[in-house]
Amino acid sequence: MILIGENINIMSKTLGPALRERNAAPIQKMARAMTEAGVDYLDINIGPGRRAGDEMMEWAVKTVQEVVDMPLSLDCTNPVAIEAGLKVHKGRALINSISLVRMEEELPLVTRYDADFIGLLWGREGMPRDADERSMIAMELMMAANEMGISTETIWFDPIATPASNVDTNQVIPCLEFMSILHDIAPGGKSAVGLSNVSNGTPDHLRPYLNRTYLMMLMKHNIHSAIVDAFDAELIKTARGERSERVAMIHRIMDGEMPDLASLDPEEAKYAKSVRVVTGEVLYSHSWLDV
Ligand code: THG
Repeated sequence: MILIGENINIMSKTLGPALRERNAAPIQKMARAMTEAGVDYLDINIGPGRRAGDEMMEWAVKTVQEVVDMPLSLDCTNPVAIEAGLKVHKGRALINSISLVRMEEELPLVTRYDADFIGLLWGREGMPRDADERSMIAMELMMAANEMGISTETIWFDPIATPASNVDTNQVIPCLEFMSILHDIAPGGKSAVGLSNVSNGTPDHLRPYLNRTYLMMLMKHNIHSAIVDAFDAELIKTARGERSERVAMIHRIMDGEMPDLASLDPEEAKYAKSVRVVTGEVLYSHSWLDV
């Protein structure tokens, strides 16, 4: 599995100002630490990048690749900023992301710079509501790319995870369902899922349980890549195959076999309890691990 570290982002309290002030030291220190933590790509998330996003992205790509030999995921909604990053990027970059909304401008960048891209399953009317809508969007995106000579292998489909704490809009089950049929819809297509999205709005010390549980659930459908907190060592071990018994337990729960919680190790019980919270089948509350 390919892990994309999410920590270099404009929303960060320390790195946001460093990106804006072009202060290289904190960014380079973070890039080194993430690389040592064992991720495969570094996401460079500069937000909407409306004002001088191109200058910021160019600077960030150069600054990071000056100290680490890593491919980058260029995360910005402004195609001008993405192109500025692609121009100076060394190796094969990942464009994060292209959706139906701006694909006419963005797909040409894929061929021009020989990049991979995350195909964000965001529809013309906003967030898709089920797996069928995700499939329709995926097919439209794939056909547009294929027509331009871009192979399906280049596309990393992102079903867009939603926060578990936002029970009204929970889309985890449709995302999992989409993942289970991706290979029929888009043979050779890859996948990318932002794990931290599911734990948005939950207490910091509990976020890893939701993120790791969601990762294990996605592993049932052989996810190709995940966007992760590079410093969640337990999550990285899980992705690298070191927690196979726990993963097998999560997959059994997904198949309807709930273990007797009282018989489980307390740590394992936390993951078992998190499955139905991630999906929204058990309503989220900050105390879900205590009940
Ligand atoms: N899919 C794709 N791209 C994405 C996402 C996705 N990019 C953005 C996001 N989701 C993934 N990146 C982050 C980055 C930070 C956080 C979550 C997801 C995060 N940060 C902490 C917070 O906000 O509390 C801490 C911020 C800090 O100080 O660093 O949660 O789904 N294709």
